[in-house]
Parts: sequence; C-alpha cells; structure tokens
Amino acid sequence: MPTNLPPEYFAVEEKYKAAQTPEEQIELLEELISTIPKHKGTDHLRADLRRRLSRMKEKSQAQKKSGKGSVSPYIIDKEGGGQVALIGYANVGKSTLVAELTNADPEVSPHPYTTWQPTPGMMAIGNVQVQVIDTPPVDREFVEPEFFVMLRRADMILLMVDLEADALTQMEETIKLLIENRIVPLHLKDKYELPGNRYIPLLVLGNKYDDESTDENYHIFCELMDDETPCLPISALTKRNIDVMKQRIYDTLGIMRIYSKSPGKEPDLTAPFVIHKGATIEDFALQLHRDFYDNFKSARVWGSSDFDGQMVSREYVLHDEDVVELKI
Ligand SMILES: Nc1nc2c(ncn2[C@@H]2O[C@H](COP(=O)(O)OP(=O)(O)OP(=O)(O)O)[C@@H](O)[C@H]2O)c(=O)[nH]1
Ligand SMILES: [Mg+2]
Repeated sequence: MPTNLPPEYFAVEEKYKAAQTPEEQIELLEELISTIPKHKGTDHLRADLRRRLSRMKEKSQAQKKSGKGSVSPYIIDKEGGGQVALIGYANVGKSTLVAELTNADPEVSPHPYTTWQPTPGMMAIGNVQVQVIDTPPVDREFVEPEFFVMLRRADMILLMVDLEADALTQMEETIKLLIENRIVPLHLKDKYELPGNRYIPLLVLGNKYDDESTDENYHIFCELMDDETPCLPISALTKRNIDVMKQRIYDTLGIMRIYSKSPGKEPDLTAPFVIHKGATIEDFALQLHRDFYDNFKSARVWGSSDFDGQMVSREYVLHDEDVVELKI
C-alpha cells in the first residue's frame, strides 16, 4: 500500500467498505480510484482497483441482463461520416491523439490505465467530420465484454501500438483477442471466415514516431511484422504523418462528399452530405428527405467527368465532390 495517499482516499475507502448494494460499491470504487494521485508508486494500486471495478461491473451487468439498467457508456450513437474506434495497450497514446485531433478532452497521463471509459470526439478530415472513440486500454484481465460490443458496431478500428515499447507483441496480442471475440480485421477475412464473425477494416498506428530519431523503431517493427497488415507510423505528439492518417481513414471508410444545390443558387461547399461510395442520385435524394426521393422530377450534376450541369437519371452513380441539383 503506497504511503502517500491523501486523506480523501481513506475517507472514501471507509464508505466503500460499508456500501450495501453493488451499485453503491461500483460508484464508490470509481470515486476511490479518482482520489489516488497518479505516480509510479500508485500504478499497482490503481490497476488492482480497476480490475476489481471491472469484475464488479461485469457481475452486475450479468445480473441486469434481463433488460433494465442504465445505458452503457459503450453504446455510442454514430455521428458524422463514420465511427472509428481507437484501441491499444495502456499508455500508447490513444487519449493524446483524441485530445489533439477532436473536440473531446480525454485525460492524458504518463502513467498507464488512465482511461477507463470510452469517449467519442469529432475529427475533421477536410470538410467531413468523423467520430473517433478513445477507449480504455486493451488488457485481457479487465477488458469489459461491452468493449467488443462497441467494436462490432464501429466502421473501422485503429489499433495503436507504441513504437518505443514491444509494438509487435501489442499488435499480435490485440488482434488475437479481437479474433477470439469474433471481430476479424478485414485483411484476415479469408483466414477466419465463420458465420457470426464481424469483419472490420483495421489500421495499425505505430505511435511515438516523433521525428527522424525514431525512424529506426519503425523499421525494426516493419521487419518483424507481416506484409498484409495495414500499418502507418504517426506521432500524436508532433503530428507527424497525421494528414496521411486522416486520408487513410477517409479512404477506408468508403465515403464521399456530395454538395446539394438549389436551382439558381450556389452550392454550400463547406457542408457536404456524406454518403457511401457507389451511391446513386436516388440514394442521395433519400438521404436529403423522403419527399425528394418520392417527388423529384429531374437531377443535374456538376463536377465529375467534366459534368457541367448535365441532366442525369435516378440511377446515375455519383462521385466524390459532385454537386447535385434536384428539381421537384
Ligand atoms: N514521445 C511521444 N509520447 C507520446 C506520444 N503520444 C502520447 N505520448 C505520451 O504517452 C503517454 C501516454 O499517453 P496517453 O494518451 O495517456 O495514453 P493512452 O493510450 O490513452 O493510455 P491509457 O489511457 O492508459 O490506455 C503520455 O505521457 C503522452 O504524453 C507521441 O506521439 N510521442
Ligand atoms: Mg487514455
């Protein structure tokens, strides 16, 4: 037991010991963890308590399975052009990336096991907003079952590894854990094809690739890993390669931007509609409004293939950044 715990710790600990219901215990245990100062001497204590907390939550969830209960923080409504879950071992830099690139403000700390609830934030890729979820560390011992429920719903997984640590083990162990939970990275689909599996695009991010002095770490990682796994070195801290990362995410999500135009007016190029690649005029009309879908008489397109206001059919397949005018 570290000796430098603050008095609040002991006060909350007393209450925790006296708690009567599992809900009360969970709440007080969360409070207890928040009273512990973060430094090397408390890493073990915090990890132990988190483990206990996650077991208690798991138990209480199993009891509540009949239906009722509070809404899980792992059920996150999708927003924007896609939902991307950022996962990885403790301390690799997940929260740093989310704090730097989105409107969310998760806690960052040099000590492991800082994040213990998922936090979504919106990240701009050009004029498209994409949702990125910061998540608690992947750790076999206390990952919550709902973590995998969240991942199944996501459109893409970013698996962050720490190039300054054992990045290969981090990557292999995490992928193993995903597959055990029937979440298969898309590039491994042929190897693990089974009914009930969820196949999802995955990009490995080798973080802490701050400057040239860290290049060697990435070269070593690349030599050890296979050629199939999509991978990109980045630095959440110095933002090295962040634009490349954004482009990779955009391409992987399989989305495109379509601008809507009213007859006789200019389109608003700052506010695209985001739609899946391969979408037709009809799909776009449906996304705008059911009334458009039911009633539009003609459509004109500017943009792709030098189109300059040509009339197109309902089945016309749109391209990224097309401008569309629907006439009712
Ligand atoms: N050098 C370097 N340090 C980084 C980088 N990204 C994050 N860090 C540092 O790594 C430590 C951990 O960062 P966090 O963002 O809290 O890591 P995390 O993955 O969210 O950790 P958990 O919440 O414990 O899972 C902090 O000290 C960060 O400043 C990076 O790109 N380069
Ligand atoms: Mg974190």
